[in-house]
Amino acid sequence: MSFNIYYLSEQEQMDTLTQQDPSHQNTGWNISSIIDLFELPFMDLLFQAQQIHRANHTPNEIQLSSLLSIKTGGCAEDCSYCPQSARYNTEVKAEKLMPLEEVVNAAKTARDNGAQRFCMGAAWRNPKPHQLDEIARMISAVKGLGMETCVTLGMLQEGQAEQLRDAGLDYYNHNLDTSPEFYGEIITTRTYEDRLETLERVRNAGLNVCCGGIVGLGESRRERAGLIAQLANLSPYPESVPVNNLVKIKGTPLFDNQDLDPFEFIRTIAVARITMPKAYVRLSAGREQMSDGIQALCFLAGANSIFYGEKLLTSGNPQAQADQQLLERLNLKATGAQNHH
Ligand code: SAM
Ligand code: DTB
Ligand code: SF4
Repeated sequence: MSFNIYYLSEQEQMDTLTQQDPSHQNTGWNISSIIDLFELPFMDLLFQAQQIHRANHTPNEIQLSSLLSIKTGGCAEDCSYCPQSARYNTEVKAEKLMPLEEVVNAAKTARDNGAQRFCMGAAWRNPKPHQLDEIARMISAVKGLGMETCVTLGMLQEGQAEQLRDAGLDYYNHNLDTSPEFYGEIITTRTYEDRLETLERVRNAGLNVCCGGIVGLGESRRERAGLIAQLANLSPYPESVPVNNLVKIKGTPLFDNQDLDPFEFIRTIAVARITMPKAYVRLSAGREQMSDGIQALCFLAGANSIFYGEKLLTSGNPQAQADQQLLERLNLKATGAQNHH
């Protein structure tokens, strides 16, 4: 049995940009070759994605990350999908930063349920210095439990990524969300360039980059391809790529959006896998609204990570037990698990 590696076309090779990192090379994908992938017959696309997956990852393994909202609601930004923006009248109420002890207890529970990584999210435009000091204490405490750590706090200023790294941070999550062309339809209070600047700070501090986006915002296929092109052409591309399916929350401007065809969501996962072979591609928000069959196809398309635990930040996620059963039914194992459920 042999698996074929997908080689770049001559055109793509000519277009290849810098190749800085031997494991996460910038592969110089252009938008039209990414659209070509989207347009492949579904089975051909999934076959190719699964081949690339197997050439780069242990098959049948899924990485488990648990999320906790440590500072909920009241956010100054206007991201039109988000229930935490102060501008929209949603059921989410603004809260203060969670006390350290509560955070540590939640992390312990997540660890005991089998999560490998603990991701803490704050509804901030950017963290202030005194807030970052408190976050640094949380990171050190969670790291001390033997878990990998991730935070998502909005934009970072000079030196802040280094402070987080020194506290024991493994990953910083900051999404590009959509293509540069469509971005202005979704968020007006911070620019695409602002996001790239934060990502650069995170990368330069030596942290792992967790960066992905959302589909189902009303973007076109070309714009989905534009998001993937942006991500794949970060040099090096992110270690972790969350692909979120819009969770439609009452009170947000996108509440009445039409649902994306689930097969188009799966295609997006497959294209992320092919263009960023070594990244962990995370089947992220929107899993609660997906059938087991669709999730299994996402795994076949190369998703090898999920958010695990009954809550995302403010909205629901499948019960941990239901996910354990799903993994078991598909003979999937949790990455890094000591003893499997
Ligand atoms: N406030 C920080 C920021 O935006 O940089 C961090 C937290 S923010 C909630 C993290 C990501 O969650 C967003 O970039 C977006 O991709 C995702 N997200 C938020 N609301 C969502 C929704 N309703 N459906 C799907 N994904 C969502
Ligand atoms: C990411 O890409 N998705 C997560 C995490 N990073 C922080 C957040 C999903 C949020 C879904 C809506 C909510 O629960 O508020
Ligand atoms: Fe604020 Fe983040 Fe929500 Fe945007 S996505 S409104 S920045 S919490």
